[in-house]
Amino acid sequence: MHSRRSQQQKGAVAVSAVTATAASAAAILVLSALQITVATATSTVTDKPNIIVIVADDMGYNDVGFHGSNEIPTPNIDALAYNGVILNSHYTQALCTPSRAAFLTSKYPIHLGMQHLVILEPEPWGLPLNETLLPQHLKRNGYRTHAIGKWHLGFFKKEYTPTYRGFDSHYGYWQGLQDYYKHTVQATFTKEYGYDMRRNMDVDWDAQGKYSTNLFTEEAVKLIKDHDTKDPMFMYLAHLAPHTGNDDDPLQAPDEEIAKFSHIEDPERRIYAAMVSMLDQSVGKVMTALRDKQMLQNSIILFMSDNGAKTDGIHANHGSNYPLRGLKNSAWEGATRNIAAIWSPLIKDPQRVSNELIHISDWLPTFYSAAGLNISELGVIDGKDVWKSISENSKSPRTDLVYNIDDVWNYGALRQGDWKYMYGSTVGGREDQWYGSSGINSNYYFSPDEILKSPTAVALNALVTFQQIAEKNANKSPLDDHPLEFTIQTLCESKIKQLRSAATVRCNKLPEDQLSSHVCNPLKSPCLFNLKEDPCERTNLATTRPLIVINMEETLMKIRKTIVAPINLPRDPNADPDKWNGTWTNWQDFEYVDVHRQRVPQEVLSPLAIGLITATCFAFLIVIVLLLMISCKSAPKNKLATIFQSLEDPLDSPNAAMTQSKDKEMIQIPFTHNPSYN
Ligand SMILES: [Ca+2]
Repeated sequence: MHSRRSQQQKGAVAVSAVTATAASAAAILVLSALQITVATATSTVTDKPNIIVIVADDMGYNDVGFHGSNEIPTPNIDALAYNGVILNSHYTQALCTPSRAAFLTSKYPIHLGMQHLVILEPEPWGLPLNETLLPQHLKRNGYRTHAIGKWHLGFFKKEYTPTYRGFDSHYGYWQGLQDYYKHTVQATFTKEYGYDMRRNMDVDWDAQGKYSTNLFTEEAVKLIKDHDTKDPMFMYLAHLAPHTGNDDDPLQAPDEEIAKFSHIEDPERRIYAAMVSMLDQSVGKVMTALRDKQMLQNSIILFMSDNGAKTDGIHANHGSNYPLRGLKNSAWEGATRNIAAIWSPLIKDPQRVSNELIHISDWLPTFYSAAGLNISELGVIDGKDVWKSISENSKSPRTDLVYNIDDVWNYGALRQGDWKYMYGSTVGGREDQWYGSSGINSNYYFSPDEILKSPTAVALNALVTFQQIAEKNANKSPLDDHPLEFTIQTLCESKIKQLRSAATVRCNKLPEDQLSSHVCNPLKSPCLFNLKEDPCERTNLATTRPLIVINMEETLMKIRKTIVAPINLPRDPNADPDKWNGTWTNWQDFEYVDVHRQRVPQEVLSPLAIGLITATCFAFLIVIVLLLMISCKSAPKNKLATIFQSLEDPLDSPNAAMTQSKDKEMIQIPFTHNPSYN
C-alpha cells in the first residue's frame, strides 16, 4: 500500500474534470498543467485511454442495485455506476448474437443480415468477414486487444474466431453458453454435445472443474498485471454469467455463494442471485487490478448487459426485467432497454444519471471520440458518437433507433424521440406481459455501506483522494483559509440514495376504466407508446395518435429498403463434436474422415464382440441343421435335394431358372393344403 501511494503521488493524474463554477475552472487549469507535466515526465505511458468493456449475459434490468432492487446486492457494479454515469436509456438488441454483432461493427443487425435469432450451435455462419470490427480499428491505432469469455459470432472456419478478427488473444468459448464447470455445450434444438473452451485456437482442457466466472476473471486480472502500459489496452470481458448453462443443469454457482442468498424464497432465483453476485465480485477484482497496475487513472470502464433476462421459457435464468415489459428475444423494453453504466476520469460531469438515448452500436464511434481518434476512419456505420453527451451531460445526437425488423418472425419496432411503434411479436405473443421480481420485500434491505466498502468503491475512492491532493497542492496558498472545493468528490451515502432514486423506473398504473381501450396486442395491430410517459408500455396510443403511427410506418418503409436479407444457414451435420474428439471446433477447415467405417471389423472388435458373433453364427448353423433334419423326416427324398439346391446361389447353377421354378412349386405345396393359412 505504501509503495502504491508513493507511486500514485508521483504518478500520472489524467484528469480533466470541469465544473460550471469559476473556482473549479481555475482548478482545472492547474490540473491541466499537471497533466502536461506528468505526460512529459512519463512519456512511456500511453496517452490513449484503456478501454475495458464488461458484458453480462442475459442480466435483467432489475438485477442491479442501482435500479432500485434490494434483492440482489451488486455493490461493485453499483460503485462503478454511482461514481460514473448511469446510462438509463441504453438499448441493445434483444438476443446475444445480434447485440454482439452491433457492438463490434457499429451497425444494426438488419444491415448485417443478423436480425433473425442467434447462431445455433451446429450452424455454419458468422459475422460477415467483410466487416471491420472494433478491436481491428483499435489495434490499428496502437491498442493491445483482448477478448475473454463468450464469442457467439461464428466459428465454423477459423477466420470467424476472435483471434482472426482483431483480438491479440482470446480465452473463452465460441458458442452462446456453456456448463459453468464442465465447459460443455449441449445444442439447443439438436443432439450435438461437446467441449468448448479455448485459449486462442487451442482447446483448454485444464479448465474442467473450474467455475467460468472465476476463470474469466483470473484471465482479465492476469492480462492487466502483465500489460505493458506503453500501449493502451482494449479488453472485451464477455461473461457467461448470468446466462444459463445447459438445460440439464441450467443454474450453477458455488454452494457458499448460494448460501448467502437463503433469504430469497425461490430456489432458482436464489442460484441466479449467486451467479450475479459472482459476476459483481469479478468487477471488483478487475477494478482492483487496474488500480494496482496504475491503469485506472487512464481508463474507461463500461458495464452492460447484452439483452434482457429470460425469466421463463427456453434458457430461463429467472432474471427480472421488472418493471419493463417482455422478455429477452422480443422488441419490448424488457428485452432491449438494458443495464449500462460507465466510469472514467475522462468524464467531465460524473456521478449522475443520464436519460439520453444510446444504442449498443454507438460504442465504437464513442470510444473513438473519447480516445481522440478519427471517426471518419470508420466508414458507413449506424452508430453515433455519444461521448460528449456522456461526458458533459449534453443532448445525445441519437434521437431514434431501430429495435429490429425480423421478416422471418414478422416483428419489428422503431423509436423516434419519445415514441415507439411496434408490430408483430415473438413466440406467438406468449411472452408479451410483465414478469420478474420487483426486488422489494421485507426480507431484503438496502445497504449503502456495502457499496462504499466494495473493492470497486475502495479503488475509486483511492483514486479520487489522490486526485484531490494533487488539486489541493496545485491550489495551495498559505493565506487561503477558504473551505476546500474539489472538482471531483468522493462518493457518499446521500449521493448514492439520490442517484438510486433517479435511476429507478416507476410506472403509473392505468385507471381500470381505460385498460381495455389501451391494450396492445401487436399480433393483431401495431401499437404506439410514449416511452417518456409510459416506459412500461402499458398504454397503447395507436388509435388516439394515428398521424404519428402513419409517420413512423413511412419511416419504417424507408428503412426496409436498406435491409440485408438474413444470412442464417441450417445445421451442418459435420459440426457434431462426436466427429472432432468431443469438441466444438472450426469443423469446415478440416475434411472429416470416418475412421471407424474404414477399419477392418476384426481389428476393432473387442473379444466380447467376437465371442458374441461366433456364438450367433454357431446358433444359426444349429437351427439350419435342425430344419434340415425335420425336413428329412417329413419330405420325400427328391424334395430334400431341391432344398439343398435352393441354398446355392441360383446364378451359379447352370439350370437356375428351372430350379427356381421347381422350388416355388414344391415349397408352396404344404401351404396350399393347410387350412390354418387361409
Ligand atoms: Ca444474451
